[in-house]
Amino acid sequence: MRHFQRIVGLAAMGVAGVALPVMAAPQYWLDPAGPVAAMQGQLFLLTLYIMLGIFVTVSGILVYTLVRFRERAKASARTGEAGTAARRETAAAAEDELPPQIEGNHKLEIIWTLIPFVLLLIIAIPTVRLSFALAADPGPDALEVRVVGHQWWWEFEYPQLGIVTGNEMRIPVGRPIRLIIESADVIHKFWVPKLAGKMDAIPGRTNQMWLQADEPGIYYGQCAEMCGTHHANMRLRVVALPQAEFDAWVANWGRGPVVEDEAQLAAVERGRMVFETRACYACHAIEGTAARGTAGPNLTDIGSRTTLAAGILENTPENLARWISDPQSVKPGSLMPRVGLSPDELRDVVAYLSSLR
Ligand code: HEC
Ligand SMILES: [Cu+2]
Repeated sequence: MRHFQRIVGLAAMGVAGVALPVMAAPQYWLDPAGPVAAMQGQLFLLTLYIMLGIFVTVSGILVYTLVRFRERAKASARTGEAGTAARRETAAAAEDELPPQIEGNHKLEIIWTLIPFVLLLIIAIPTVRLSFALAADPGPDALEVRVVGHQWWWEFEYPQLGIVTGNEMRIPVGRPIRLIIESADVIHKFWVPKLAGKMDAIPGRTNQMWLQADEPGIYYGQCAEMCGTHHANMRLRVVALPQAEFDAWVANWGRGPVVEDEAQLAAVERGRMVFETRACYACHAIEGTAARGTAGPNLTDIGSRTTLAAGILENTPENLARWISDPQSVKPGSLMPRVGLSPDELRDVVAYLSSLR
């Protein structure tokens, strides 16, 4: 009995040890932050509860049957030789005496066909209804964002606003967002657990989904389909902003550098020259400059992003310098090569990119 209690205690601790951190984690999907994730979570819980009901009932009957109808031979075992013979007899008798046979019992057959049928119906109706609700267009009021998966970063394009950004998708709170999901290379999967379930990003194909955030905040997501070396480092953030802040971001996008003084302005101008003349411009675009590359993330608002290279580094000037001077040491195998810059060029280009906010 003591063993049993200990095992139960350890099991409970194990379950709590896993469940509590999972529930507190930023990607705990049963703590929805918008209507799509909420509807999906409710359907999941409905199915889970029905399944738990079946599990408890069936295993309850099984355990009851095992205990209630087990072979009782203890009494005879104590009486030695004679007991053994008696036990053999009991066993033989038990084999002969079959329990009541129920094969072909119409009433029972109908009952245990009907019960699963009704349970499946209870699951099927909301499943079909939700599938249609999720596939439906979120309406003319929706903001459209084209999501393109790249090895190993995310591109977000707002066709209605003429904006392109990377790895951080800014959205206004309380407004449905229609997502057009595509891939530039291999199959990726867009997933922001607190806002909505997963959706594949498949090359040569367009998938659609929608989501909405009810509260301002940062919602964490990541690629959910193995896509190569840095699949695990292909993170993203959805930044849900109050309408006014979102409008400010839209208005500021592409306005160019924000500087405090003349000295900074000079550094930023030099940095822009570096960006437009060294290899950077071939792969990155910055609105209002000669840089129009598309192999890497659009850097027009890089100074306002919170992370670098799909969530691998905090966006600070030190980390920006570290990334630009040697991306391969930060994210080995990443598709950004090392571009040899002098210390001055590096400092200026960091000043320039940091000012783009
Ligand atoms: C051959 C193409 C290529 C060149 C040249 C290149 N980059 Fe990149 N860059 C990329 C790619 C691809 C990524 C995304 C890497 C990842 O996250 O896996 C990237 C990422 C970045 C990021 C992080 C962007 C983000 O959204 O987090 C910055 C900043 C950056 N590059 C700056 C530069 C600068 C400055 C130069 C010139 C010195 C440069 N890059 C040259 C392809 C390139
Ligand atoms: Cu991936």
